[in-house]
Amino acid sequence: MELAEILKERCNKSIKECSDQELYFALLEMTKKMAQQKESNSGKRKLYYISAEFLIGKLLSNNLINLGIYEDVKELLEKNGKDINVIEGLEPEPSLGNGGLGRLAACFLDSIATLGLNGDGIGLNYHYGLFKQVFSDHLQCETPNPWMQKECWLTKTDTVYQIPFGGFTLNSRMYDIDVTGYGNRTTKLHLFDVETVDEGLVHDGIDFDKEDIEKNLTLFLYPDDSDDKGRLLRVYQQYFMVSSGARLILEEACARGCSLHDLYRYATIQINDTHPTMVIPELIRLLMERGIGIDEAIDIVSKTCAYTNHTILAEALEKWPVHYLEKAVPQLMPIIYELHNRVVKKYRDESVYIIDNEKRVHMAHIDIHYGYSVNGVAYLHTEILKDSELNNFYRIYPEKFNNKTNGITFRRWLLHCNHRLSALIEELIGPGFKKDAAELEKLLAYVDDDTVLERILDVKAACKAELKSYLKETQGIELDENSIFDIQIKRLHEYKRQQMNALYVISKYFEIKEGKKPTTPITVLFGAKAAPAYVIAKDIIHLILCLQDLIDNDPEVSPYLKVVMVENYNVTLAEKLIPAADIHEQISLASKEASGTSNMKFMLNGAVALGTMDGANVEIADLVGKDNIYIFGESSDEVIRHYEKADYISKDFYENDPEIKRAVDFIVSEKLLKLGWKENLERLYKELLNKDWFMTLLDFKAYKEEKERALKEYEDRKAWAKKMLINIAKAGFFSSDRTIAQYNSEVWKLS
Ligand code: 26W
Repeated sequence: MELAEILKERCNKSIKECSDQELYFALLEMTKKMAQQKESNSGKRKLYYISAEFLIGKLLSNNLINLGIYEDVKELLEKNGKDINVIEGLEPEPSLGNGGLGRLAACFLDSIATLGLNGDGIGLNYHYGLFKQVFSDHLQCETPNPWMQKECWLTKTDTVYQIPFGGFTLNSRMYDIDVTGYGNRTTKLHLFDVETVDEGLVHDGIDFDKEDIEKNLTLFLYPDDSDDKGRLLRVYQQYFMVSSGARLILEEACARGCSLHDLYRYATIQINDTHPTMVIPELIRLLMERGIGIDEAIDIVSKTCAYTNHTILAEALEKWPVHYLEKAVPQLMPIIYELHNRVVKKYRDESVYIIDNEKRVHMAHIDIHYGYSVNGVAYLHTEILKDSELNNFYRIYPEKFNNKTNGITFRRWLLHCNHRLSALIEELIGPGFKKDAAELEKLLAYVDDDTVLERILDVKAACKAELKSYLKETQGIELDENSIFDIQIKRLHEYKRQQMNALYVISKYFEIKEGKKPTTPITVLFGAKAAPAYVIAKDIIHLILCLQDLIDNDPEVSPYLKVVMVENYNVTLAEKLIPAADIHEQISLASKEASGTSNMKFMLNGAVALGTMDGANVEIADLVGKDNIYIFGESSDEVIRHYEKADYISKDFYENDPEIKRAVDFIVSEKLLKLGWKENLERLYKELLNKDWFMTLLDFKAYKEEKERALKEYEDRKAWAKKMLINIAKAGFFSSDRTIAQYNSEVWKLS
């Protein structure tokens, strides 16, 4: 259907006469209809990717690109005096995820659709995505982040299930989002919602009655889990998601002629971290309800489910108290006890038990014992799982463990977010890289071509200028486009060490004050949300915002150094920031970042990494070689040893190094205390001095030295452009098409 026709029907106006809002809704209708007309992927065995998060981001441009009509639509709008970017600006972003894990799930759906695999996503239809971040008084405040409009990407279906909980039952309705692949195929994201949800429950920011499950179950992504009520609500959410999903899976399998005894030949379920783990006991329960004996039910489900681990941080590995499950989902407990007892009978090592002696259910242990595959998300991460974190399991089930290094969809993270670079690449090596990312290597032929190197620098300069005007317009931030853009964007967490970057800023501030000015000015950009109950993470944001204020108002320093923390970092902002980066910070404490995926996005957009040998950085370093990446810091082995021996004492580093001491002390200096809150700054200062669990001070000197080296080498523009080109050329490995093809050939075996 033509846009003009849709407009005529909707409001009887021409493109020229329509408002941008009217055009947005018409484009939405057109795109949805086109997607629905495309052929859906099919086959006997079907993959279900179950995830509590799908951080899909805005969909209009992405879908137009994948449908192959982006350029035509853009031109048509232009001819009528309209700008597609402005129109897409009106689309609310569905922030249905926290960060990497959720964005990965969205990239995977794009690749599943593109590769023509028979697979759908299953998740929850949160009415409010991750909170909207607002800065006030140099502090993060959280406000609701609605995204659903009367007309949006969701399509209401007739599928409704009754989900039983302890003492009551809720109706679950399925909504679908069509996921367009690049080319001709589509797949679906099924999002389940309670019919009785009530948005009126929200008051004072993001507070709401956490006990009114009937009305609140799908209100928020990850409600605050700092108290029992919040944690219990998560259990309700998780069960609602997996019980709805399990019913859908059984229904679809039966419709394809499956006899339930061989469910695993018709379905495979990828459990994205432990949030959907209850799908295992729930499927066993549903099979038993349908007349299958427990032994066989366990066997069938164990051949159907596979588990991906995304973290080694102990606090993120879910352990639900038995009494939560007994209250929320009592029907699952007999099954969970049975699964536990079978493990107890077989193994003497208590560390692999499902229920520990504090009566907590270890969700990951269910997945590992009763799933057929366990994977980590980068080479190093999988090695650490096998060698230490999950070693006791690896010794029992070596054949279950495998690695699937993460990937990103190049459609969104190059074609959509960086039209200039994408066009230049196409001009140089043809369009083949869009389908086969490995073709990017053809760019290496231009590594000594001065004209090409110049043009790569021009593209970067244009992206920097674009970011400058975007941030000016949307957040009132002034950037110097001639400065070096050094960017760190990710969830705020101590292990990611945004605080180390902040300490660098402080020490640079001192240097400039002392007259040591950088040759090219530096802009250090941050984007990060802190979990509402994570006190120290919020203090780190506070410190960064205070530094931003201090430096902005210091004419001696501001021409050379600028700190910017963008407000409400999300997918939309990432799409603007990543193409504009010169240097990207991947500075987690080695061993702690499972993979990272922004590192891949930056690389693809011609930025050079400053990072530790952690997560996928290890594979990036391997691919680009040591001249094209800046690596520093202690290795994962060394760090793991520090934890084992408990021999890291941050105070020693503070006391023995005057530069470190000066930077840390500045957090509670008069200058900062004038701008910020004493309580927050002192708490952070004490944390760094007395605890520093993620060893910021251990790596600080090496970090500073390597960063200085990167800044210096930036000055040789031609040599830098070469590094950019090599990073782009070597990024092909990180296409999620490659990752998904590997999941399929080694785990799912769909065709
Ligand atoms: C217990 C609740 C909970 C929920 C979500 C804890 C932690 C999370 C994170 C948001 C999980 C996450 O995003 N992990 C990230 O997953 C990415 C995709 O595999 C990896 O690239 C990142 O390294 C990892 O931190």
